[in-house]
Amino acid sequence: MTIVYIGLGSNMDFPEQHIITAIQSLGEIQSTRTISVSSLYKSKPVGPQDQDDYINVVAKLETGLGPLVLLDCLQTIENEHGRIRNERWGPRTLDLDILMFGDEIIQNDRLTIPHPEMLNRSFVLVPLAEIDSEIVIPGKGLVRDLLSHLDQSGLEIM
Ligand code: A4P
Ligand code: MG
Repeated sequence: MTIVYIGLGSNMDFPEQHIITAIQSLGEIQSTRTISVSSLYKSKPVGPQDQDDYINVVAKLETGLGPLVLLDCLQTIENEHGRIRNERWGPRTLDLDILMFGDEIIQNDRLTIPHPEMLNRSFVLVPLAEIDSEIVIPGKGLVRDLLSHLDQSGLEIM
């Protein structure tokens, strides 16, 4: 079994609702169970500004699946939420990113883990630290230390 952290984000069509049903769907993935889920956080969009605020959450899971099978399951859940892939960093009904997969560093055409943008994003590191402030991001360091360099203003706990 492997401990994995998933970042959830939504900024369209009642985002809280997408996040809450997505958390339920994560718990229904084969060979996988939910260990903990952060609070919901609201923030301004990173990237194009002509889109609504985001709701973000981090979930900690334990899985017997490999990373690519887990990614397939996450993309199925995204599709069930009517996700249409278009503009990079554009609005989305549901985005599910694998932030960390155990202590693995993965780089292939479908996956980059740890997620490359997570270090720059308080809406990822703050909920991650809420779940586990002692966690080490493989190759990067302690989440608590990484967070101390980040601007956390504008992030609102719900
Ligand atoms: N992929 C590679 N690595 C991973 C990984 N670790 N986890 C590949 C999941 N997928 C990964 O994803 C495109 C491809 O990335 C997938 O097919 C998978 O093989 P996508 O979600 O369709 O595409 P995207 O929207 O271009 O990229 P991404 O990385 O999901 O977007 P971001 O970087 O997450 O940005 N502002 C706020 N406040 N909160 C947000 O949540 N999110 C975004 C989206 C922009 N601004 C935001 C937020
Ligand atoms: Mg994504």
